[in-house]
Amino acid sequence: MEKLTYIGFGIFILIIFGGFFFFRGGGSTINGNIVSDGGQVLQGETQKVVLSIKDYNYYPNTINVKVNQPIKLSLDNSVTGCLRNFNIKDLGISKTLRTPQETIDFTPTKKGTFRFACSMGMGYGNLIVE
Ligand SMILES: [Cu+2]
Repeated sequence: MEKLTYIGFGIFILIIFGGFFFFRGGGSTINGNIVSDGGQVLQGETQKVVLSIKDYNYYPNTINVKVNQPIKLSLDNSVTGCLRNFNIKDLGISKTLRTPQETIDFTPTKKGTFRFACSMGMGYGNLIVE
């Protein structure tokens, strides 16, 4: 009887883990995006960029993206104060992202290096469109 209980428990664990990985796999397929180490994604149609803060500046502060592919940019929980106001002057972008869920959605249509900065210019970096 005890052996059966163990086997039953083992099967139960397998189902839980199997379901977990199945769910995870399904999730990333729907998104089409996987956030890489540098906070940049070059997979799927939308380029998801999540910025955080490191050494009082945006991290990463060099963002590499592909031209003519939509970008979804967001700021995670570590970004506070005026750094939540995100500006790419040359692309006419200026938006305050109050929550990590809010995004700036745009598609770069020309190649080049575009400076981005917070409202006061304390946090800054480059968006490189290739
Ligand atoms: Cu600032």
